[in-house]
Amino acid sequence: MSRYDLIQHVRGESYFVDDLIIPEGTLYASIFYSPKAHGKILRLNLEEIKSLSGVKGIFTSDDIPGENQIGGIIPDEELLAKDEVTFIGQPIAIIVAESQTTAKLAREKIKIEIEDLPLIIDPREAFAKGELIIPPRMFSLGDVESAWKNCDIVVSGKAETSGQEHIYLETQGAIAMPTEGGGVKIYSSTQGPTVVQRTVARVLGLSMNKIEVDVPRLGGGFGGKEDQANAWAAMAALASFKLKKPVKLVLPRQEDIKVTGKRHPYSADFKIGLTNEGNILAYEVTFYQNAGASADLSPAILDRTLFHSTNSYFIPNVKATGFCCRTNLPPNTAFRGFGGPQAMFVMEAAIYKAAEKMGIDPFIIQRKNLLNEGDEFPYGQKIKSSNARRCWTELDEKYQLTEIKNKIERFNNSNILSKKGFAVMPVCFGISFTNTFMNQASALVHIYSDGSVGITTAAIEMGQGVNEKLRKIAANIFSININKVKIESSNTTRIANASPTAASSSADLNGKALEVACNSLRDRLTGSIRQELKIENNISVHIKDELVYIIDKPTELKWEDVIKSAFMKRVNLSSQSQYATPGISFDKGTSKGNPFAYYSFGTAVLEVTLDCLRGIYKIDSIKVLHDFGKSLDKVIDKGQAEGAIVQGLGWMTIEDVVYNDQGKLLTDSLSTYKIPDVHFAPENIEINFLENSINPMGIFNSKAIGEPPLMYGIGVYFALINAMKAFRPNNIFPIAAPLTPEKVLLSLYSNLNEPISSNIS
Ligand code: MTE
Ligand code: LUZ
Ligand code: MOS
Repeated sequence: MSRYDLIQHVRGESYFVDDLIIPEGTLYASIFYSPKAHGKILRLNLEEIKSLSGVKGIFTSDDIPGENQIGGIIPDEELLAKDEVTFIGQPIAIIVAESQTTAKLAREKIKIEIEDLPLIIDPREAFAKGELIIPPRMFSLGDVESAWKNCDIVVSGKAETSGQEHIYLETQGAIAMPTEGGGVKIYSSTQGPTVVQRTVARVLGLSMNKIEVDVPRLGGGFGGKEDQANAWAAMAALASFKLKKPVKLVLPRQEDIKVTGKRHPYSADFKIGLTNEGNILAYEVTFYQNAGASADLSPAILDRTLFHSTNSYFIPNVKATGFCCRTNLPPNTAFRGFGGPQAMFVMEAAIYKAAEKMGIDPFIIQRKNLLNEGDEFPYGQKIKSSNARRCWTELDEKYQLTEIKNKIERFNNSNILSKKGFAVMPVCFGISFTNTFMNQASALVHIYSDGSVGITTAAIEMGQGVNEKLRKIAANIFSININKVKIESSNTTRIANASPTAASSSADLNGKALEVACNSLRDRLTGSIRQELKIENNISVHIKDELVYIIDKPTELKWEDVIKSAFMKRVNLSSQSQYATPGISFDKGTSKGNPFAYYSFGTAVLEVTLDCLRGIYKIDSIKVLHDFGKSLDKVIDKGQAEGAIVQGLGWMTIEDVVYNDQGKLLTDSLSTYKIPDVHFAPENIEINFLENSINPMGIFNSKAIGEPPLMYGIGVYFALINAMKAFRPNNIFPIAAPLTPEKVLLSLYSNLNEPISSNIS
């Protein structure tokens, strides 16, 4: 693999927040959390621990100099609960001590008295009680009401997906230290340094220029640090600001799992109408999003759900409605796919149910309704170039879907207690932040006088390889060895007003900004060469492989010579640039516009084998044809696809977030919350690159890759049901992910007066 930081990762030499060399006298913070999901704080006794030796400070909402508010989209989230608690794990007090152990021991001695208030866990109950965080959102196209009567088949049902814990390897954390003039500098494990800066400024009542945020890299974010890094940074900053000492706050794993938000569980109702030929004429869907106790990013996530409600299909009549429901769970947040996967699951469930009723394979309906060029989405965007059909067709040609189906039928006809199943999963994912203003980025490039290059952007390296992509872009434009290029930490004093690294857009946005900066430096350098060698403007001068060429003839002049002489001539060797995606807009009033720069496409076929006696299963293979555009780095992109797929498979199958009726998380460790490992991952993952795909909206014709492949994982649900059907042909199986082996077993043996497998008789 080509990633430059791999060796230092393997050797344990990379610096994550917890590895940074800390100043002498650094204090440690531990957070006291609400033990109740909903209640009034009657009494909080902190006196007893104040006098404990080693305890340096205790801070509650009363100590906040600015606003006790961290809600970014909607101001509905206190940093530290004041009078009322709304979820288990809500921060109430910060305990700062000389050591981690002392801070934790002190925390255990805190006594709190809470008067219980009624609590809500279920989003439909929240909806029924009017607990909506924002007014309902609705997208529509055509007229569903009048379309139903033209349909030969109409099917309706319910589909549900559970949450998902991020399990980034590095837990949430921050180190804050005082700076002169009353400011604070924070090292944060965040996807969004600017959001942390803004949040800390708000909480401390300071201007943003007094807050510096630096991010070396993340040990994974997966969306979990797009917004939720803010709280920890703000708590460390508050303690540091008050005590005028460095303060470190890094969450232990189990605490992180317990108190942070996850992927949103959704419950949905759908109704789908088709012709006898399998053309989808109408689709109506209503989403109940379990937002948790405060908005966090939920409204934006709900938007992306609605944007992706029809996945990869054209449907002429659509009505999609979304409710953002407030419950007493930790606020749910961004997670790879950002509401898109939840929507696509429901669409696929609707197709599955329609196919079941029609007695045909779902893939007949899927293929028939794939997006074509010029098709319109329910939000008004018409698709300019669709590779949906190309991906499907090339996958089909390579792997022969009908052949797979026949092979599986043959297997199922000759096996009784073992059944195989398959499913096809097309994906279409819109690329851009759906909030148009967020689609901007900037870059700062220095060429040092020795010819080495230093780059800062707000792209956060969190394992997805963006730093390597940025290095390649710069090395390519300057035509220098990639080892001359270094990516600096992201820092708010070098890059201001940045969007978080999210929406799979960081290589696109930061790469484009970097391209602008590098191009202008390159132009300055060729200008300097012309001046030095007195070359006319009509004669071409360029640098190739660190050598100056004049009209395609190599000279003696090397990159280093060019830089040295430009420096002596006082040419500016630094460049700052900004990029804003052109041509996108979205009107939230009418819910119409062109929010996406382009779309990511692909199709996967998944095969599973089910042990019908025990309910356990194996994912045999996933074969994918994906549109990467012109990949910036095939190894990185393939790794992104594989990682996302396994994460999607886990969400659909074994990752089960369970809260009890008191809002307490029962699956709060890796022994009760199972994530996919190498044994669980499909034995055979084949990733194929769609040939000849160009994308002028992406940097060097590449396409975003971070999130889209996660949604191929959805196919495993329907492959499993397909296998279950082979064992219990007359059973109706639940559409509620995850489909854990436990659930498989229970539903294989429910309804036992119906026949088991047709060939047992
Ligand atoms: N890959 C790794 N290894 N670690 C991560 O945290 N986050 C994913 C994806 N791939 C993530 C990852 C998410 S949620 C997003 S939005 C994209 O990376 C963000 O990076 P990009 O914009 O550079 O694709
Ligand atoms: N974050 C965001 C995202 O603020 N807006 C988005 O559209 C988005 N999409 C995916 C992931 N994060
Ligand atoms: Mo990714 S969910 O956009 O951080």
